[in-house]
Amino acid sequence: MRTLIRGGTVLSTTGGTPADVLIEDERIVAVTEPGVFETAGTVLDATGKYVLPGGIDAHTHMEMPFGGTFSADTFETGTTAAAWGGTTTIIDFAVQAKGTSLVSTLDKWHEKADGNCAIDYGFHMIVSDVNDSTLKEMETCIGAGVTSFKMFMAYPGVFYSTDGEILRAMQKATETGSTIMMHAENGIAIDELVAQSLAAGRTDPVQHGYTRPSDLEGEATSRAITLARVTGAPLYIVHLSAAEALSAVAEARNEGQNVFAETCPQYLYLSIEDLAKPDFEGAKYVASPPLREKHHQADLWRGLRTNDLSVVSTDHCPFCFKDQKELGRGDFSKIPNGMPGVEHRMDLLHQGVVAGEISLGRWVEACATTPARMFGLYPRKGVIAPGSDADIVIYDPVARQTLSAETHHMAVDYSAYEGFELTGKVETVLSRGKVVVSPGGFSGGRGKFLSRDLCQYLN
Ligand code: DUC
Ligand code: ZN
Ligand code: ZN
Ligand code: ZN
Repeated sequence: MRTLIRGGTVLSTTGGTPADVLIEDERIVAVTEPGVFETAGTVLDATGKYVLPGGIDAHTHMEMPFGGTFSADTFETGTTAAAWGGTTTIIDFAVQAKGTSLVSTLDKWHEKADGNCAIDYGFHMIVSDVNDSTLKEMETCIGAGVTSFKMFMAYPGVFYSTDGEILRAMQKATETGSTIMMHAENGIAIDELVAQSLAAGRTDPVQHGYTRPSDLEGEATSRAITLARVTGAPLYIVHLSAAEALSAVAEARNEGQNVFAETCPQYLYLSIEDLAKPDFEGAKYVASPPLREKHHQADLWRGLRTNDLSVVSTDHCPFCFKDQKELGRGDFSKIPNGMPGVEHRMDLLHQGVVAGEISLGRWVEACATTPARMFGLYPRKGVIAPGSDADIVIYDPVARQTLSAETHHMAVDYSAYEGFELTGKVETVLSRGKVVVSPGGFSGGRGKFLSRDLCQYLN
């Protein structure tokens, strides 16, 4: 089956060019000057639109167990919402519970996801129990296409690893060429601040922010970078939210260390003022690291321009306001940590283009091309070029939309961006050559598991 996308502006990391894209079955076969091919089985008119590589959200949590509940999107609902927003690949996190093996964890996550995803997907592995057999199993994971391992300096007693455990996992990462992803917050100090806050009767959602100061993200980020330098491991800092952490990353990169970082739309657009909303409303914005004071936002945009922040992911981890966030009424530490966002990453970052914060090329790079290379999917994903999968978004750069829980497709009862007015909107989305979203609606996907290579950026 042949599909021709005609008349649009094809985007890459260097900006846009008028071009037509010819697709045969699941792959792109040609990118030509406009008008070279007249017809095909299906012709999609992209006049006045951008034609860009499908987004890659390298950080999502579908059906994730947390504090006795599960994030509200299943792989089916979450990947469908992602597709609506122009994301054609997610990389989700399999979560090792202490006392269980990585291999059984991976099996469990395949059971949840396989056959249920609207778009293609891969996994990272969360390592929460470092021991001889887990370290050995990291090799098995890599062989199974899971080439990145997340660890936590936060959440003592749950996911937390000591510096010694991190060091050992990093040594294994160095040996295998795999990547350590780090949740960098000083959890030991934070837990003390949380206990003090609760003991003093300060229980509202905003205390989540006050007890996790940005300095403790900066400190943990520096410590993770030091451990990575000592061991030689590639390091990727997840959900970076604070100027202090960004400085540490910039310094390490300046010295040539294999250190990379992502930020998320919530840190670019929302702030601790949202966490401070009255009537428990702030619970909607509880995620870790917490939303910061507004002044961090300008630093994060600058980091996106300088490539000290090279990826934008969502950390999509939705919990319903009514029946899940409620678990923490009267004790902010029991509010499930996470926010919805997988559907609106491309749109929210496009606002950065509209506002002159980043270029069109940077938009594509941070949302698609770099995550593909960072996580071993390039050039199959992340680029519009002959031979690549036909994961393509036709995007209307001038259409207007207002974000709302009433119209979004995520299985969660609120939007963190309720009422945000945006310029730009997804029109059509192809996943491996199949139209999954069009002006006619969602037409079903057939997402496949992606076995990933190692990071493609290492010095
Ligand atoms: N970290 C994440 O990356 N996601 C959800 C919760 C957390 O702490
Ligand atoms: Zn985290
Ligand atoms: Zn996360
Ligand atoms: Zn619910």
